[in-house]
Amino acid sequence: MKSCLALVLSVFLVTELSIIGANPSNSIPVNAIITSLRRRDHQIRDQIEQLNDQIKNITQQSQLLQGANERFDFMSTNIGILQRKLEKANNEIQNKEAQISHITIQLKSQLKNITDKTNQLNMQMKNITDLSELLQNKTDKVNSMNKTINTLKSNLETAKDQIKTKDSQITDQNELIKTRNEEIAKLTKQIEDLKTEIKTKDEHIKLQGEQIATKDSQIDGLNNQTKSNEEKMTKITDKLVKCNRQGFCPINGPSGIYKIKIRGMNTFEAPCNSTGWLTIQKRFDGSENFDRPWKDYKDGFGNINGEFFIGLEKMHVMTRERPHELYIKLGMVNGSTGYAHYDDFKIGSEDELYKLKSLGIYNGTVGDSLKYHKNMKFTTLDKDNDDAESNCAANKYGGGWYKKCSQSRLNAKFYKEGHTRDKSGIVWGSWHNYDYTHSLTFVEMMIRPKTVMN
Ligand SMILES: [Ca+2]
Repeated sequence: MKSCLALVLSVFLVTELSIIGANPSNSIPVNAIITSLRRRDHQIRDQIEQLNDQIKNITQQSQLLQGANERFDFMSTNIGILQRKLEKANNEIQNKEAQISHITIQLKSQLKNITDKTNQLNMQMKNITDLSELLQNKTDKVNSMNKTINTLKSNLETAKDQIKTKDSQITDQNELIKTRNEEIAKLTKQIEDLKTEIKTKDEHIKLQGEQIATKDSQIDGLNNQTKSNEEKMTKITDKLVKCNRQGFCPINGPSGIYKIKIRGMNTFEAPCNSTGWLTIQKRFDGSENFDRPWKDYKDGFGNINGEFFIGLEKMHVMTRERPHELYIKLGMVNGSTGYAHYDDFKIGSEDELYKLKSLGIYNGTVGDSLKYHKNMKFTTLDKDNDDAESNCAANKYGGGWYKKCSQSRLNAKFYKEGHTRDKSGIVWGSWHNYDYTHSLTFVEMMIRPKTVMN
């Protein structure tokens, strides 16, 4: 800086000398030069100060600029760091988004699983409830069984005591048995002796058996002769019966009890009226019980002068021998009466369970409540031959040709008052609009051989 200033000063000095027209080799006015130099010095000094100020300003500005540059560099560095951070953050956000999406899918699947599990859980809960109930029941049973076991235990104790007693009794009995065994040994010997004797007897018996067989064949021969004789006798009896008209009631005789003789049957008594009708069943005062078993209906029961049933076997034989009519007379508690007439009444044998084989043509005033029963077998309280699941003769209905079950029940329970709420009375449905609370107070069933009037 100083060398530069010296140079400037030297140049300035030469220039200044030329201006004033001085020639160094000439005499120079020194005062003028000094004054000029001083003036110049002042000017230069001022310029230098100005330059220094400018330099100072420039230096300050340069420093400021440098500071700004440094701040700019710093900022740029920071921005770069921040951009990298931003980039990194963006990448992380993308990763997180992908993770979120994946997690969402997993979550959905988990939700479905949870729903399924919840349903399963509900089912399991229901099963648990059911099982709990079952368990309760089982527990109750176990308790009950425990009680039973306790009872049985105490019974067992008692039984043990009894066994003890029995044991001592058995010991006594064993002693007795020993004694008996000795006796038995003696008896066995006797038996052996007897067996020998029996063997001898057996031989005798065998001999006698052969003799008996011979006799048996002789007896068979005699039986055959007897049978043949009986058949001859029956034929003769038949002829006699026909002759004597004993197989049925007299046509014009007075009414009363008659002895009736039918082929193959013992003579029996029956009420006959004056027009040849034979009464086979009668109800009018409830004095006889009609709720009876098969054997009674087969053989007949009751009082021939009062209420009775003549018997299925007699009815079968009579109607088998000759065609018969049937007349049923009925009466109500209010005094009204009516009848049903059938022109061909026939009953099967006991083997056929006394089936109602035929009725013929109906005629009458009470309606036909018997045709429903046609071809039905007879049923009694102890023999169920009807078509119903139960036994129609039960419930006090008495015996009858029941189907499923009846439109008429002439052997049912008798009710004097003429009606019964439990429908167990004597009925003839078609006569009282099938109102089975009615109970008839009069019944008479009668038969008569057709040929009598023909
Ligand atoms: Ca039945």
